[in-house]
Amino acid sequence: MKFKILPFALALLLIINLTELAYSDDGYRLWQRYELLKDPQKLQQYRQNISGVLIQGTSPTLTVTRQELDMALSGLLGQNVKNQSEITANALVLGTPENSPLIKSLNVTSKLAKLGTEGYLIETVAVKGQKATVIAANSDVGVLYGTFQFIKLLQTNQDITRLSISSTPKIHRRILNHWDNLNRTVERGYAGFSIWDWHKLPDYIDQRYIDYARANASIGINGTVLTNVNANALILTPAYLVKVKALADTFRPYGLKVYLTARFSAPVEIGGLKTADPLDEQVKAWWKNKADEIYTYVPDFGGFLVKANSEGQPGPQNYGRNHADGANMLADAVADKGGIVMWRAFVYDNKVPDDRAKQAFTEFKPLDGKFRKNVLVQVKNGPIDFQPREPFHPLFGAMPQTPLMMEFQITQEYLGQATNLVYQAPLYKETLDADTFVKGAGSTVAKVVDGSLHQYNLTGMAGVANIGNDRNWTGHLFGQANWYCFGRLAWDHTLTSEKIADEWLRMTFTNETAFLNPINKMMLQSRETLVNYMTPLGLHHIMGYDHHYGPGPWIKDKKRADWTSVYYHKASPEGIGFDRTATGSNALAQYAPGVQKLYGKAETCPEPFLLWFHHVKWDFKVKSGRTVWDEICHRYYSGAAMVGEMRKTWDATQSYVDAERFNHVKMLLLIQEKEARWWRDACVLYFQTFAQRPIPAGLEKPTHSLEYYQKQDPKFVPGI
Ligand code: BDP
Repeated sequence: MKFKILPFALALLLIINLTELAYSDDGYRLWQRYELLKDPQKLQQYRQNISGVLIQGTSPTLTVTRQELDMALSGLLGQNVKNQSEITANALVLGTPENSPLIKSLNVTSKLAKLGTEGYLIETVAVKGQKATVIAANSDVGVLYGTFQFIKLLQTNQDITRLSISSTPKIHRRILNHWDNLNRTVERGYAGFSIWDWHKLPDYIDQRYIDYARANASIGINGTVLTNVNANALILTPAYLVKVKALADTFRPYGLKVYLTARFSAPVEIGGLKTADPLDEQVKAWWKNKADEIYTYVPDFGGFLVKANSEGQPGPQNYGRNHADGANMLADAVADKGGIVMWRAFVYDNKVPDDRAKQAFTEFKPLDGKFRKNVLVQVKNGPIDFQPREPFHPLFGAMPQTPLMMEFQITQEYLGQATNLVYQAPLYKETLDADTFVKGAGSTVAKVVDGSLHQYNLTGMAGVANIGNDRNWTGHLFGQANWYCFGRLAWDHTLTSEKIADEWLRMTFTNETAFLNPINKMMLQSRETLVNYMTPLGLHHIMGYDHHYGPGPWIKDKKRADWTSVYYHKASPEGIGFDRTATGSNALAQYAPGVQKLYGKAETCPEPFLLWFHHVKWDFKVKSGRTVWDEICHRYYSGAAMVGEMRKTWDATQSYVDAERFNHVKMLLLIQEKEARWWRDACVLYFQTFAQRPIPAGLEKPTHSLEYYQKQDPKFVPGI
């Protein structure tokens, strides 16, 4: 027998080993991996302090809360934690005062009163003489949010023996915008096709939908616009509404509301009317009926997102009406059911204006105060279009009587798409922390958006999703960090980029500081690095035409001047940059005097925005003492060099990351380095044709000629 057992045991060991080796992580589990914790002391502490789970209440939300806890605790602690109905020492007690007599009996009511419907508290307390950890909220979804926070404490190695945490979101509507088409292509989506499988809906509920809702709930995202802003009216027909209902039913327990994009011409396209004029009685009635119909499918339908009179989309101006007329008509249709309208301010005239950056302000500012109470005007972070760096949009602060919703782009349309590692929290924070000066210093964009500056009744933040059907959801594994940080900042914009990256890294990879420190630093620098190799010193909109991939500073002579690059950089033998001061387009005048003062003079303008606001001579001296030409060169070169450093940093982490994810990032960083050099060489050679000056000594020569770069014509770039 002995002889037989030995080879058997050896074979078994070998199999186990091989499985371990072959075991790989494709990134599907996002930051919710729930693997056995490695730190033995913490593990012991957690096991001791979580003896059982006591949830009183049976709503769908509390049911998924229990499921999530079961999954998380069994994974992280490596043992099943029993669900119990009686209090015992070290129990985890969850609920609301309404559904849990135990929570009601605790002295937390006054604390809860301050937390609103979605906030939560987590406290170590005595319950009937027993030490317990309580997760309490005013609503079931608040309990779910608190539970995810508690799970995060474990995932990130925090002490849980004496907890006293409370949190409440600073912004009401925290919404993902999917630019997903009904044929499953995704506009500016770089992670495969749409996750919504319209063909198989409503009968087939992909596990992804549930995991998507879990991920969103874990970061507090409470809404999702399922469809592209370049809308298709078919989504509003019964054949699709039944599918929308299936998704809404799946998301509801997770506190995730569904919204749809409304094509303004839908009354004509699917309603058989002759007009979509928002002041026409028949049109109003059509939308009211349509809204009522949607609510029969989705009783908690969130409302509409609308792109109108922009880039060829129909809108009220087609009928001589304005944006408020259009928005109010739709707002009236959903008002009685509690719906809202998010009306986008991303508009620019068909007649190319002197400066596209001014258009939205010009159209919307006069309409301040003219919108219904349930309308939010959704404004992109900057006045052009999600560039690697833009100043904040001048509408922020300029519409005190109209709630303005922030629109960030999570998908990396202009940030190297899905091949570049760019952590966007610093970009979002830069906009949120920018000072509008409208009510004196300290009137930050964040205070406009969270409603505290102008006492908005409704507040919101939207993020254009980077999610697709790739196994890892976002194409680039580090794209997950952008989904994550968007949700975290929408909940609490005071969090630092570093803290958010730390959370995400710990949950996604490991709690080892030897991994965390260098990779966190790399993430924090990644956006500035990209700005340097793409658009340093305030340059913008110089990417490849249409697909927006790769450099294209030479783009000119297109259908519209403001779709070209030369319109934006204005390089000439004399100098470079867009004069947006009084001697130029005067877009600067759209900002408050404090901002005008800050950016008004080239000599004192903060360098990140120098060429955004000013046209300067090639020999203009910047802070480093270099001429602007030399500085541009240095920035392009240092940006590209930094990607080389990123590669080294990543390579040094091999022992902390499983092979599949390690190689995934490694290969993408190699692509990123090639692309950074491509940007560098193409832009430096192109601008040199105007500057007529040598590339500064010590910087290597570009690999190819300018003609070579101009001939690059990438085909089938994803996302268009
Ligand atoms: C631009 C995109 C375009 C979008 C548009 C928008 O290039 O595909 O439709 O914004 O936001 O960034 O509506």
